[in-house]
Amino acid sequence: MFTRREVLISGMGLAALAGLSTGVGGGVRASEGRVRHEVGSPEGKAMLELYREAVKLMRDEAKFPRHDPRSWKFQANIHWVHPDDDSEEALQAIFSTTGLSPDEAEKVLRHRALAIGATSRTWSTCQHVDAVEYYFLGWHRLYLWHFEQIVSSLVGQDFALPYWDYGKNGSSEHRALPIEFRESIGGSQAANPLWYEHRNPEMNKENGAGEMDPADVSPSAAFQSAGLYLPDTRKGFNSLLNTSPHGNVHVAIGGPGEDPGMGTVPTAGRDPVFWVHHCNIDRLWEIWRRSEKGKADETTFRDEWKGATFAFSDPMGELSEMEAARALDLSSLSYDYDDLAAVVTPVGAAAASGGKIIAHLASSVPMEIVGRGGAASLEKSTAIGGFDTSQAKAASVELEVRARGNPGDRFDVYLAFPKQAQFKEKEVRVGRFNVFGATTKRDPGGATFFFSLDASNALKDIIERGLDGVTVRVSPATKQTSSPIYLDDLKLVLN
Ligand SMILES: [Cu+2]
Repeated sequence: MFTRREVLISGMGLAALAGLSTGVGGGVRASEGRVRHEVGSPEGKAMLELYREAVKLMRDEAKFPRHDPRSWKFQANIHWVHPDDDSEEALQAIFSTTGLSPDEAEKVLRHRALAIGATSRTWSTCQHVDAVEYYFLGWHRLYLWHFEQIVSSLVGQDFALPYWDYGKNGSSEHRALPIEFRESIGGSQAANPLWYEHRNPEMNKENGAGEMDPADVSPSAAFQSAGLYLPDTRKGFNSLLNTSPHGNVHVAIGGPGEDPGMGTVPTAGRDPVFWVHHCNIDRLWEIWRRSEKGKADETTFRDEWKGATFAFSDPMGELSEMEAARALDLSSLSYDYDDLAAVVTPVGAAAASGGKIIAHLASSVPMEIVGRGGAASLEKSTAIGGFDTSQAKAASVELEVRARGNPGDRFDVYLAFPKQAQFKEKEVRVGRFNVFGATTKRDPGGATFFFSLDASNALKDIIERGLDGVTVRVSPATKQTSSPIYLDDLKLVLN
């Protein structure tokens, strides 16, 4: 689709554009049939080069001052306001009108209204707030779309966001950050607009970079779901995809310290990799929507869902309001994906609701997991007495987890077995969860998360071993955790 020559020409166009003192004009370019490609494909790589130039431009505060809705940090603040900008003092600096002409001052105040106005607010609207995150997928789709329009306008030609398919072929190379986001330019990573300082240092190396775990990137639990939203919300596609791969990938890329970049909601939008990650989440949703289950369940929530309206910025930096309903009609948004092949999930895995609770590990005293200077873990043993496991077809571990801050890691749940000479495996990993979003839910007692992890494989082991008791172990996945999580409830459920 793109020849090398076309890419070079677009680069020249940008150089000319960079000479302009204000904005870009021209409004939205025709966007019929824009196709989003995978980052490693020739088309995706060509788009990454356009993206790189756009990020550089949006970060240039001489061309796009902080009050401009097209500036990099304003766009990130739409997702959630960064802690650096979350004070009256910061707002006064960003939207200062001192020394401006009346026209300029009027524009700055319009931009302020677009950021935090009572009826046109765009900042901190990413919908990672309530327990269900009802508009998680819909809001991010519209956010991405507006961002894509802005980039398209900035680069002066049609631009389609590329997506990072970290699950591609199940191969490890795709689980490393795409090289464009960590390569040096002229000998310096910092000179690369797609590089970002606040990442997990292992993932951010130019050579020999770390890879995410298959458990971080797996959408299989989500695709086994019976519906987008279910009465038990933790089992709906929306929530399951939010956990994996969405939140796991965020936390895996996030860095240490006060500003973990991708690791928390208020800091995530400043990392350029945010957009290609969310583009993949959007693609996975579209695969679901076109599946038989997806088509069937959309009729059940559609009317109630589509009434909401969200505010964004258009390519001119003006208010653009859009109804959620638009997110359910890709043709109205004029884009598509190059690959929407069905996601294949393991056969016979748990998708059922209900079931018999055979082990309930809730304690009246919350079980706290925090690791400092090493991986701390929590173990709880439980008996399976009184239940004929041989009758069970599926199993799940269901958790209620609370967090007040950012623990800086994902957590793995294992079922561990008593030592038996004939079995090599001492434990089976049931799944992985994260509390990405803990810092935005802002409940005084801590944000609550619900998880349901498929334990059918572990169940097979229990049956084969003829066990009448197991130990559940919860442990930080890789890094040191810096803030505790509390396990308020943990159940082993058989279906
Ligand atoms: Cu996200």
